Amino acid sequence: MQQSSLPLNLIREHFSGSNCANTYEIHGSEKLGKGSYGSVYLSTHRKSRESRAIKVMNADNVTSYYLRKLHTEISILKGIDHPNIIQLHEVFFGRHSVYLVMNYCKGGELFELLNNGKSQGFVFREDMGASLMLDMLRSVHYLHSIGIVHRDLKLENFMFEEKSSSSSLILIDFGLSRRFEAGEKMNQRVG
Ligand code: PIT
Repeated sequence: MQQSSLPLNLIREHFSGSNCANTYEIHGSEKLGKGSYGSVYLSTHRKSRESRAIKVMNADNVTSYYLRKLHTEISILKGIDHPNIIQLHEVFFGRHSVYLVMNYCKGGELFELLNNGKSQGFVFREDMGASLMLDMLRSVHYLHSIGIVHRDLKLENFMFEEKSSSSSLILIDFGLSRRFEAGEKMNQRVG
C-alpha cells in the first residue's frame, strides 16, 4: 500500500475555511486566468494589503481519487522553492473548500502576450526570447532535479511575475504533476 505525508516546512496550514475569509479578501469577480486549474481569484491580504492569487478547490462530496490528487498537488507545491515557480504561502482546509494562497503574478500569461502582442505592435527580440526560454528551462530542470514531472507544460502555464518586459516567468498549475523515481518509464497520456 502506498503512503504519503505532507512535508514539514514553513507553509502554514489552517484547518478552518472561515479563517481564509478573515485573513484575505477574495475578489470573486476577478478570476485570474482560465486554465485547467479552475478558479484562481485575485485576493488581498487584509492586514498588509498585499495582493495574492487564491485557488479555491471544491472539497465537498468528492471522490477519494480527487482527494488524493488534491493531496499530491499540495504536497508537491509545499516542497517547491524556486524563483521561476509559483510559491505557495498558506493553505486553508475548510468544510467545503480548500484554499491555496499563492503569489500574484501581475504580468499575465505568456500565452496572452504571444497571442495579442502582435496586434499591439509588440516585437519579440531574440534576446528576450532567449531569456524567456532560460526561465522556462530553469523551472523544468529544477522540478526534474527534485523528482517531479509537471506534465502540463504550455504557454498558458507560464505567467509573468511583473508587468515589465524584463519580468521573470513563473510556472503554475501543478494539478497534473507527480513524483517520479530515477529511471522510471512514464507512458500515460495527460494534459
Ligand atoms: C494565475 C495568477 C497567479 C497564480 C496562478 C494563476 C496560479 C495558479 C496555480 C494553479 C495550480 C497550482 C499552482 C498554481 O497547482 O498569480 O492566473 O493548480
